[in-house]
Amino acid sequence: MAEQTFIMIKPDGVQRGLVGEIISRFEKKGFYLKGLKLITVDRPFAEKHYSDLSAKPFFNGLVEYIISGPVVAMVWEGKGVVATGRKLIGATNPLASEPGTIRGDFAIDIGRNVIHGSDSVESANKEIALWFPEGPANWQSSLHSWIYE
Ligand code: DGT
Repeated sequence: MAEQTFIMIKPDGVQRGLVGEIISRFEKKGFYLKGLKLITVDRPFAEKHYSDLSAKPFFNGLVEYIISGPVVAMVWEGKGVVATGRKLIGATNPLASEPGTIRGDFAIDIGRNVIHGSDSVESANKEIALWFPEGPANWQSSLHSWIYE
C-alpha cells in the first residue's frame, strides 16, 4: 500500500479558519485525502495520542489544548508523505519554521502551532489506527499519472 500519514489540524487551526488553507496545501502538492473528520476528543484519547510525551512538563497544557475544541483529523497518502508532510508543516517551534511552511506562515507559539503530522511511518500507522479505527477511505485519483511518472 502507498505511504500514508496522519495529519491533525489542532483546535486553534479550526478556530482561526485555517482548515481550507491547510487542506489546499496538501491537495495542491499532489497528496490524496484518504480520511477526514471533525472531532472533539476527550482527555484519555488525547493522552493516548501524546503518550510518548507524558513525562514532559508541558504534557498537561498540551492535552488541555488538544481537547479545547474540535480538531480536523485526516489521512493523507502519497510517495514520501510522512517526511514531506512534516516539511509542509514546518519546525515544531513556529518562530523557527521557515516562511512558506504552515507553521511558518500561520503560527507564533509552540503551544499553538496549528497542526500535527506523524513523525515516522511507524507512528503514522499507529496514529491512523487510533484515529480511524474504521480504516481510511479507499479511492484512487484519476489524476495519478499527471502527478507520478
Ligand atoms: P506534533 O506534530 O504536534 O506532534 O509536533 P512535533 O512532532 O513537531 O513535536 P513533538 O512531537 O516533539 O511535540 C508535540 C507537541 O508538543 C508540539 O506540537 C507542541 C508541544 N511541544 C513540544 N515541545 C514543547 C515545549 O517545549 N513546550 C511546549 N509548551 N509545548 C511543546
